[in-house]
Amino acid sequence: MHLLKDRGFVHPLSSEITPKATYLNRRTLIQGLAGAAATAASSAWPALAQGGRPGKGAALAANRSEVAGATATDKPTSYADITSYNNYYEFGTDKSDPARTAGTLKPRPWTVVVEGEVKKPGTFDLDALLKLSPLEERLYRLRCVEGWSMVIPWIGYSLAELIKRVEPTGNAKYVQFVSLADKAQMPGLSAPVLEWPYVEGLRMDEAMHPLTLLAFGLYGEVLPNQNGAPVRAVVPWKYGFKSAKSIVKIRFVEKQPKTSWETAIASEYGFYSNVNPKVDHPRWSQATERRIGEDGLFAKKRPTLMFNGYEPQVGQLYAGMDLKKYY
Ligand SMILES: Nc1nc2c(c(=O)[nH]1)N[C@H]1C(S)=C(S)[C@@H](COP(=O)(O)O)O[C@H]1N2
Ligand SMILES: [Mo]
Repeated sequence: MHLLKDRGFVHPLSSEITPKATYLNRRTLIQGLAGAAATAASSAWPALAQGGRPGKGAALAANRSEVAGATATDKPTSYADITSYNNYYEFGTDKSDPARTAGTLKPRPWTVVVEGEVKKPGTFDLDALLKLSPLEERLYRLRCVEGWSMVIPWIGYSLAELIKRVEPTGNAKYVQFVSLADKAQMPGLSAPVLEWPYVEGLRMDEAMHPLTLLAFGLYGEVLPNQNGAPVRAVVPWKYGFKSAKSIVKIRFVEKQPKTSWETAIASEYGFYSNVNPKVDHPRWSQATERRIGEDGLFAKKRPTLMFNGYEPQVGQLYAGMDLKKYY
């Protein structure tokens, strides 16, 4: 694994990512019975129409979203892959760590503090958040900065619904997300991998965009711990690390907020981090991607799409911006 001394851990080079076969072997050791049922669930969309549920989580009912761009036509990645190949460094830096170690996360009771430049700050209980707006099922592509992608049937609603409720002031120019940082629940926090808590941020118009999702579930169930239970952001046109997991605080601020990855290594991870095949990561190309689940011996790499394929919906947000400078 590639490590930069004194700066902690950085995303591995694409060539260093554990090959699928290796992690599959590791995974079968830990996965047990869930596997067979889970694989079957990937064959159809939406998951809810199938009757059965792939995992062991509580059911979360939702209607298919009507937001433009919210229903990708790609084949959904299997539940087994989505829940066993994760980046959640609070639970370890190996892709297989979170599924194995995130059982210690307690997603209930849970509250999210909303503060800063809003007229109606407050503390939202998880159940209050779940009732704030009708839940929708959305099929989004997720493109990790490391060069792989998945297609995930999320359940949630536009973050804009919550934002409108708390009435941002004229000074609210950015939103910062703060993830849980509790050593008692998160074994990875004892490693100086990133500065904890994990923080991320969006410009206000990005946060208000209807595609920006506050997610509570996937595949018809509440979020598994390893995917960021009980509530996370999903920003489908940005690299996966912008989508903060297990959010405990949402802060509205005037200045561009700190993000954990920028703090760790600003030359590689910018604030915007829009998926862009023409702007390479300093250590590798971003022109293509490996779709998890397709990586057999003859599987072709897929071309990465501008804004992860969401350009018709979000391109206008960046009109006139130099995307090489604001990477
Ligand atoms: N708090 C927190 N959020 C996080 C991460 C993390 O390490 N900690 N990893 C990010 C990265 S790099 C990716 S690709 C996605 C992965 O989400 P998934 O495991 O649900 O696919 O979560 C993002 N959110
Ligand atoms: Mo990622």
